[in-house]
Amino acid sequence: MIPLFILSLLTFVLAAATIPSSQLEALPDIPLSCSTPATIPGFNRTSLPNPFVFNDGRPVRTVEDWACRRAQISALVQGYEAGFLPPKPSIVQANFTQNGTSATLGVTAGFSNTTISFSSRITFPTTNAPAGGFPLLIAYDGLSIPVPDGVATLIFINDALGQQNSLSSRGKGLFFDLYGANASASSMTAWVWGVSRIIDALELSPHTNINLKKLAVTGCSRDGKGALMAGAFETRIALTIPQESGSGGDTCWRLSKFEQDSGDVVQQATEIVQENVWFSPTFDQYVNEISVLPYDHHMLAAMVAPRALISFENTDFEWLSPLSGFGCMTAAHTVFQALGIPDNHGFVQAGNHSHCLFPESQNDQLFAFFDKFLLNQNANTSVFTTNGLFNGTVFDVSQWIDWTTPRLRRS
Ligand code: MCU
Repeated sequence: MIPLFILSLLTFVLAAATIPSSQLEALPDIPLSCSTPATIPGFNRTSLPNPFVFNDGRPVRTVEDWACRRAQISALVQGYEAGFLPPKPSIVQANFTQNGTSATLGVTAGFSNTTISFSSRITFPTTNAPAGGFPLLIAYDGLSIPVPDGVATLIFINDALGQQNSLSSRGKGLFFDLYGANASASSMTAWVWGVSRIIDALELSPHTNINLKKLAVTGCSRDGKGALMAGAFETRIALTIPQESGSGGDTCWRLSKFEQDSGDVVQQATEIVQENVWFSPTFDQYVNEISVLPYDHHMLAAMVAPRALISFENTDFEWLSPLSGFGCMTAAHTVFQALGIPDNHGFVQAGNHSHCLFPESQNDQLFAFFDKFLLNQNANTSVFTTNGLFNGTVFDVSQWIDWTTPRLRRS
């Protein structure tokens, strides 16, 4: 007869192995043996890099492997294009004051010799808070998507952390006052850091009535690029909603180059580094040879997994690189599939609306993501659509995606 404790251990192990991965909420810790170099000299690949092989070519087979692979991608994105994202500094203080449905969250962060301070306005729903508090949507520089009832909003003045007027904004903003004007971080990286400090400050403020397990982030256009970065790097964010982020957002550098080479006028890496400071100065040396990047933005987006991501794109604007958005998110989707959570990743690409003007016809698709990931409701988030208007250029999957999608299980 099998002793009871072995039987219960066996049951536990079997149960753990058969837990549906749709319940995968967080990745396991990164093993100490996981090596995360910032660059891979000699890498060269025209098609999209395979998310399911480690830097050294070994296959990614398990959820634990993916935790390490994700850490490798994070280091590469910082090493090539984002610059260094500093960890939480030694000082983070919060000052939360509320008056009715309106509140202000002050953040002071830094070191004993220098600190910086910034504040954000929070608006609460008029309804009673659910157990655990209200979900909160962090919106870069104002709201450009509809927000369902019951969700609080915080307007993040991202430009205060890192300016984004033109190349003259390099090294300007509160983040750079703290880390130096020569910090390798781009403005988008400065914003990620700011979002993380906002979340730290919320954690330090026990009476906010905000549910820190139900945080979302959004932004449009340049701020959509930023929102995707925040969702990729900040794992305390449950739902990431980039809107019309275009090149440098939910598009891939390689695909935007292909689109441009096919005759469309899209924004590609060579242009973007001349336009603004969204990327680290380090990126300048790679924009003319995109194939040396050992990652592309399908892997940046995949850093969000297993958390939820839905991105919206607009085919009316060639500049946004529509084929690239579709192809890149198709590639990112394979990671969500591999983790058994394809419905945690949505993509909606349409036209007939102005830039950053969210069409009402997409409300259901957006609200399904709010319902499921922020409001604890059942909703169908199997949403992956495009109108396919790529100006005559065709996205040929076999040309860009040469991997088969594994099924990653817990080891
Ligand atoms: C789509 O986001 C950007 C785009 O990358 C820039 O080239 C353009 O100048 O501005 C867009 C934007 O932020 O519009 C509000």
